[in-house]
Amino acid sequence: ATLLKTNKCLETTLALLKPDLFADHQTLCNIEQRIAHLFRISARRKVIWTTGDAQRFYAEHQGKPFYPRLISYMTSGPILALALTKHGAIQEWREMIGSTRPAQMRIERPTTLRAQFGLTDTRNSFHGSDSVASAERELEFFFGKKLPNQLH
Ligand code: RTP
Ligand code: MG
Repeated sequence: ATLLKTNKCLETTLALLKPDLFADHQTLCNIEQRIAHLFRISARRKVIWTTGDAQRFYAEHQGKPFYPRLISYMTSGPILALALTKHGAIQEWREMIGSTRPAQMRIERPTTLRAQFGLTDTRNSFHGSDSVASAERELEFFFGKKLPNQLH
């Protein structure tokens, strides 16, 4: 027998439930329950971003055509930040939300969260860290000091 359950690393990723989801409280609760069934929620925080917060978080996109509408979207209402911990959490969360464009996901991967809830390419309802380095930066952005289970 072996104690090794998986060869994936124990990771914590940053999930964001973006402002459009706050239009319907029940939908937001249902989504969070769905997430909690598959990941340990190590930290959670509801925030309302200033323009400066959004500009800092999305600094890598400055100058892109969608940047102004991304900043106005992300400051249009509350955001729910969740730290999700699991073996292979970064990849699994990205697979669960699907890729950026909801209309494309409704054709290619209809069970993904962006397919089910996303509105447009910008108003796509979810964020997931894209790498270990991004997860570390983004978790620090919302939660400050490193979380206990963030053992990279
Ligand atoms: P990835 O993990 O591959 O970086 O994908 P992502 O969904 O984070 O998308 P990214 O390209 O990093 O863009 C960040 C957010 O900006 C908005 N966006 N709008 N063409 C558009 O209108 C457009 N492209 C991107 C989305 O909110 C996206 O999640
Ligand atoms: Mg990205």
